[in-house]
Amino acid sequence: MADVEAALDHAGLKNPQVREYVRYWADLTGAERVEVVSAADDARLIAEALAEGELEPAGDGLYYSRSYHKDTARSEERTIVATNDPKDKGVYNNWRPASEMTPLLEDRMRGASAGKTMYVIPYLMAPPGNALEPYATGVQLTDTRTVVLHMIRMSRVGVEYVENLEDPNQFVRAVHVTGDLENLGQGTPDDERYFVTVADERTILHYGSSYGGNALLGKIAHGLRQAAYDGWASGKFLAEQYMLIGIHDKETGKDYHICGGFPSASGKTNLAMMLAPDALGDRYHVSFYGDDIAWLWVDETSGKLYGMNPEYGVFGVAKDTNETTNPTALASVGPGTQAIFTNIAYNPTTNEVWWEGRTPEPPADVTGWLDWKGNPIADREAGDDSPWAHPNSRFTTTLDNVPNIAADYNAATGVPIDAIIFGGRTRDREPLIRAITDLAEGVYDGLTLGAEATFAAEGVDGQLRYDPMSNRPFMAYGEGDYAAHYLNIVRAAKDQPIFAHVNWFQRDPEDGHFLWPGYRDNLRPLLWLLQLKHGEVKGRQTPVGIIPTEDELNLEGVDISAEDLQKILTIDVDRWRQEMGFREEHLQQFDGLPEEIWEAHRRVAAALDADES
Ligand code: OXD
Ligand code: MN
Repeated sequence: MADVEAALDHAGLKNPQVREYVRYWADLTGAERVEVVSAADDARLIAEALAEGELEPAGDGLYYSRSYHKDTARSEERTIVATNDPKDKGVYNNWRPASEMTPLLEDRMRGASAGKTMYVIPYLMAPPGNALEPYATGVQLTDTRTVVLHMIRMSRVGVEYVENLEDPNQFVRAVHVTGDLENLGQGTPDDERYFVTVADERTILHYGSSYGGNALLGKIAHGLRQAAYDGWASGKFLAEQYMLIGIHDKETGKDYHICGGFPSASGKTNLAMMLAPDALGDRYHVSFYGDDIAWLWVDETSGKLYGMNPEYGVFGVAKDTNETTNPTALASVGPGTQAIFTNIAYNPTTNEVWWEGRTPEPPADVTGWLDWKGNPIADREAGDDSPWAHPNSRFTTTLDNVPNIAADYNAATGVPIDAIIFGGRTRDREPLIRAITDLAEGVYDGLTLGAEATFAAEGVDGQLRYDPMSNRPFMAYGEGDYAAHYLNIVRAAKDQPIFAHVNWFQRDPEDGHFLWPGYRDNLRPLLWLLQLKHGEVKGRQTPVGIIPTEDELNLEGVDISAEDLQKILTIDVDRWRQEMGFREEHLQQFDGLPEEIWEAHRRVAAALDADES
């Protein structure tokens, strides 16, 4: 059995509550050794992982890993929020009683780390000194070294984060036990995996995966589910699956910050890492704060809405990342960055990596190339065109590798939020941008956010897969309470942020081409939004928000036809009327939705009905 006391003493970890927690789980999981890690251990752990074959070299200071082939994505069906209060049950949180889930998970985890090292990872999900630090501290336990390496990239890791806590007990207990991946029945009726956040006990118990989305507990379970619950229970903040960017106007010297939620495959990471288009680069600089999570609160001194990215890195989807879609992401995984790639294609002879969309065609000479499962491409049968990389393959890199990282990303204060945007991939109906100045209508818009189903067969034509606030997989409590809490937090702010809905993905119904060039040009509608907020443009009021007039958008250097432009700045009233029926059904699922949200829905519906255009 592990000598827990010696390991904790060796690391200088004195917090008595943390020590007790580590002892309890070392004993229950039967781990053979215990090791407390800090970010400074990274180089040694990398060397160990390379020696054990858990990582392979992928170029100068770059690494490659492969997860078990049935363990490559988050599992929403196996993810549960448990509490002691049935009133916390929502539509999306898969609520179960804590009294049922804790013993069940303890049973699965009992003895499951026998023969393994249990790593103790004290972490902080916030810039140090941030007002929300008391909610950001955690200690992850894991029996997988590559999970430690990912946690070091994705969060601030070190013993110092759990010493000298005002309340030594105020840390999230985040337990990760991998289990026997080859015998867990993933995706079958006998699935043994469970990913549980016991939210009112601030305890996370994840069993049955070592894939990042299930195993990096600081990010996915603490940063979103646990924090959302804490934010509501304390009445202090929101934890949202939002990107966060800064826009600096070199002419006026002003800085703006925009955060926002996008359902998956709707371009959130590309937007977060966007650079200004060449034609506007002399005037504007776009900086990166985060691509996936923002915590929002009202700053006590200024009374303004503030935001920060609790993460320390990017766990990005590799597919389709290239010089056009996201050059900053490519630079952030360049030589010397210590980035880790997972489940992409790899050539162990040359140490090169590749994924679909990295270049238009895969490497012409397939010698030495292995697909994400480790099978040689050269051995494929003729006609086998399955992807070389898994569609959910990832890169993991720290924030300061991103070339346009904001100078103040690590500042304790966070940044004031000027605008909150939502945007789901939609081939018609949703214009390029529509601004919403009313708080309840903005929250209503977020609650009815969705993206078109990925496969035509998945839904009715034109019907979205709703993903409220892009938080569907991370909802921690009832949606009615969530909406009320969101309204309360934002309403308390002195300067109200402007809301907007954006859509970069409208297509021509005839030939399918995208009507808007997207990528760097997406800065243009955001600049218009900021101008609207500051009264510099007026836009055109429609039943579903204010949209830019054609001459208000700065289109210098954009290649777009007059016809396409007109289309993306027009409201298709018939389509919108149809959407309102879908929205009503969607919202009716939620118990206790504030009357303000229903009023917003009725206002928009009435305005559409009255529209003659
Ligand atoms: C996700 C992620 O799965 O950010 O949402 O990795
Ligand atoms: Mn995410």
